[in-house]
Amino acid sequence: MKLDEVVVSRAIIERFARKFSQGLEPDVAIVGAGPSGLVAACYLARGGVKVALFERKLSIGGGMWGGGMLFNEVVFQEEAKRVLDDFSIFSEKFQDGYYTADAVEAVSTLCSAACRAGVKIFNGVSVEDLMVREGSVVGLVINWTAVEMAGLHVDPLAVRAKAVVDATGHPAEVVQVLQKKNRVTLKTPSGSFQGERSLWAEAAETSTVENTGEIYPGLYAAGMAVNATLGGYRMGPIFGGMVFSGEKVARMILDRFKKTRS
Ligand code: 48F
Repeated sequence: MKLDEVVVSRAIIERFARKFSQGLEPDVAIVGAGPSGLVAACYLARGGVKVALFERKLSIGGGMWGGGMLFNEVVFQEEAKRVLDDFSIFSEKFQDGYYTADAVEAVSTLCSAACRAGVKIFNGVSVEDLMVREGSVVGLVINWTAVEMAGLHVDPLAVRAKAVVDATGHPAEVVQVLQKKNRVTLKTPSGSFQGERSLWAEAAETSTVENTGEIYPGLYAAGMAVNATLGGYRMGPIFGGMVFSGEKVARMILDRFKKTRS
């Protein structure tokens, strides 16, 4: 077969345009493809809803690739093995209560599970703002990360969704932009963004999962974004809380959709 470079280009443009167009009105838009965002995306898509996942970087997986201090192994509590097994991520017992997984295998397996469940993943895309209507978050404002990095004066595009998940990790960027631009009251003790506290793994793991949920109508927080928003502790390279948070936010959104349908 004779190769035509323009056909190659056209194939990319047309296929991407189809995918992008499908991603413009998902049921759920997730910001950030770290462990919590990926797990949430997988369970939501498996639950039959349309999911678009936006990730600023080229690589998917957030803070999981580097394990702890670039030692690319990650640690999970025994209870999280159920979720790892659900995605066929290989894990190995270290001692009672502690399991390890190869960071590369864990991330790549989660990525593959998300794609195969039907999640539309858009990497190299940054979420810079939200759409808010009558006291509810109803969508995202997105642009290419390359545009952001170059500081180009280029207007963004918009995505409409029934629910938005902030899974941006430590900076909780979506929550912060909501507060900064709209001066809203969040479902936190002070009504505003609290900021993350220093390392305390056990307390942080518990509070991440407990506080995962809707922090403003239409906007949910999962993963480290939860602790940053509610003033919880950081937990370092232990990932059980991240996967449980992703699982919990997916369940909450699926339940809400079920209720509004019935
Ligand atoms: O940081 P990240 O892995 O978030 P997470 O799911 O997991 C936290 C752990 O990795 C670790 C930890 C616990 O074990 O403390 O840090 O809560 O992934 C967040 C992803 O969001 C992307 C960012 O590039 C990263 O991959 N991100 C952040 N802001 C934006 C964004 C944005 N505005 N638009 C798009 N993506």
